[in-house]
Amino acid sequence: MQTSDYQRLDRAHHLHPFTDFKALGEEGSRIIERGEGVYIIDSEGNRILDGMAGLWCVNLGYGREELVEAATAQMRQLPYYNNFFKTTHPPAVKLAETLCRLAPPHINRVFFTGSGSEANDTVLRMVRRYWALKGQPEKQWVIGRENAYHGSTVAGLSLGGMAPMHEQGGPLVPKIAHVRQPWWFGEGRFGEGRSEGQDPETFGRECAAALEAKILELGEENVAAFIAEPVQGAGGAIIPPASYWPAVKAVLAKYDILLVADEVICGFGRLGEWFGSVHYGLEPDLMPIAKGLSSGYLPIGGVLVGDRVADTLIEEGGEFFHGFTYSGHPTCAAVAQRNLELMEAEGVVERVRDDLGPYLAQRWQALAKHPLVGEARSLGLIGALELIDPATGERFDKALAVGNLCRDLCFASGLVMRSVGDTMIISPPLVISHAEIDELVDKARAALDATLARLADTTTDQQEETSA
Ligand code: PXG
Repeated sequence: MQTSDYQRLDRAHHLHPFTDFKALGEEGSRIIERGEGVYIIDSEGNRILDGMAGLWCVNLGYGREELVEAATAQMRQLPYYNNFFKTTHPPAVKLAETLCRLAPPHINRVFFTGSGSEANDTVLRMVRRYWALKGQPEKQWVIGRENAYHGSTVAGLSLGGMAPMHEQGGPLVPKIAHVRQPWWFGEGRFGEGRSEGQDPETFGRECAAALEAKILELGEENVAAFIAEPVQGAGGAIIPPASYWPAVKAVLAKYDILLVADEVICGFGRLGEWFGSVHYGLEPDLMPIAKGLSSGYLPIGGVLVGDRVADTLIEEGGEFFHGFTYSGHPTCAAVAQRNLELMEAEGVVERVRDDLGPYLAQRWQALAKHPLVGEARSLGLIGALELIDPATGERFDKALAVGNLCRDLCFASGLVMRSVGDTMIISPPLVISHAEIDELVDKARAALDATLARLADTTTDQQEETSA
């Protein structure tokens, strides 16, 4: 089949996630056929550096035979069995042990799911159940953050704070509130109506104060948990100011509210530690995980459960009426286990912390001098560029969709870099080399140049139209 055949059939039968079906049908999708290391190859033979590791998940890169072999061996042995009705199987047992060994010391239990969204559904049920068992059933409110992404199931969508999603999925799950995100560039520096012109650390403390205000508004006796990513991924690689997490931790401790650190993106080395929570010294009660757990080779997720919640669920809970057909799926678990073994054996996490993260940071910072870039930030192997209008130093008119233009030009020049509004983001495989980081940064710079040139053309065209 040719590219056009795939596109025709895709248009006829396939509804894509997070997609304007009609617009994509008119445009035609890009067909990705193969992957090798940090590259994907499309049906036209273009070799594209995957600066997003698939969808924040292919941490060991493409084409790892060891993972293929782990899947094949397990499928021959026992492709599927469940963990219901007092049964289990070796892959689930081993993976649970490995995860709890890698997790911080107070975390010793895991509940498996098939995805990050299911993990967050599990979280919601667990925190409410926990407080009910503790004799405080009124503690039901969960506070999340604006612009956060926690999944696409109804609970994931409700815990998340993406306004366009909320407009489509309602009514949402009751008793979930949202507070502002610690996005200094977007909301501290430029204000968007709030706290304009603050320095990052004051802004970080103000975001934590907003959480405290929300707790008091809802009544501390009614608030079960706060959910947040250590670094917000899909929201735009939002690395909070240093003041943010210590202040948030203090607020949660003051009112005895559980912390859920969504590690779906930050977990498994992205920030240079096994978990993003470790980087920030958080001690979360629950950590939803997915994506990098299997390097995306097979779908698997879970919730790492701290002793405080686990002990209560175990000692006082009786049966927990919750679970999925694919909770701890043996083939997925075997691949995840092998993935974690390879990461340990190859020192992937330490390499991100000590070598690749600092190297990317240094190369990435050079892009801050580009006229289109208002801020370049990175931590470990996650990074963002904030685009600004060089003429004014302010944000572009949203209607210009400059971020999307830059993303399309990136793709055309052989790099996957995502746009979230006018924030460009990268999250490459954790096995990327220095030379490949150089290539990524060079291609990003070329795309910024091309974006600038395209904007200049548009402005000239408009001026000519006006004068004609
Ligand atoms: N939590 C976080 C922090 C995520 O990033 C999920 C939960 C849900 O995981 P599943 O496995 O159910 O997709 C995610 C997923 C994007 C994008 O556009 C990000 C995700 C998913 C789809 C698109 O950046 N993250």
